[in-house]
Amino acid sequence: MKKILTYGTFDLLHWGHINLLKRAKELGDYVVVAISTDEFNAIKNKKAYHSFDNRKMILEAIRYVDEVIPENTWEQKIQDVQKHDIDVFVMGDDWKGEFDFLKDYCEVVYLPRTIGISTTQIKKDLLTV
Ligand code: C2G
Repeated sequence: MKKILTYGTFDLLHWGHINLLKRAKELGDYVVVAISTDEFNAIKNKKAYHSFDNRKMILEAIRYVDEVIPENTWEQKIQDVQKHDIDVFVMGDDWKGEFDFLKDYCEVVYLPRTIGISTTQIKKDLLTV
């Protein structure tokens, strides 16, 4: 079984997130998503609208997602790859190069970001409604 791992906040879930998860699933058989906890989002300087528990529930309802784990730190990725026996680490290419250190442990794939949608844009657009 080819296992895929990806990370993110996945707040205000949109088609750009789904596009990423769909392509991640196409790379293997089993997708593990590490969702940033509310505490880690504070470290990332991000404020999610939905709580960790609700973002986790939403992600677990997606057909392309097989398992959801918490992302608590920047430093947990190597341990996650080893613990979950990951074959491919996947991220959107806005992160290109940032996680190349994982190449010693698994394949690293940066997928083109979906243009035209972002959680930040959704929040901005809603302010002008
Ligand atoms: N994404 C995408 N296209 C978009 C928006 C997001 O492909 N239009 C991808 C991002 O590149 C990322 C994933 O969807 O791979 C989740 O996006 P975010 O929730 O914004 O993730 P981020 O806050 O960048 O967290 O340790 C890594 C971090 O936790 C990543």
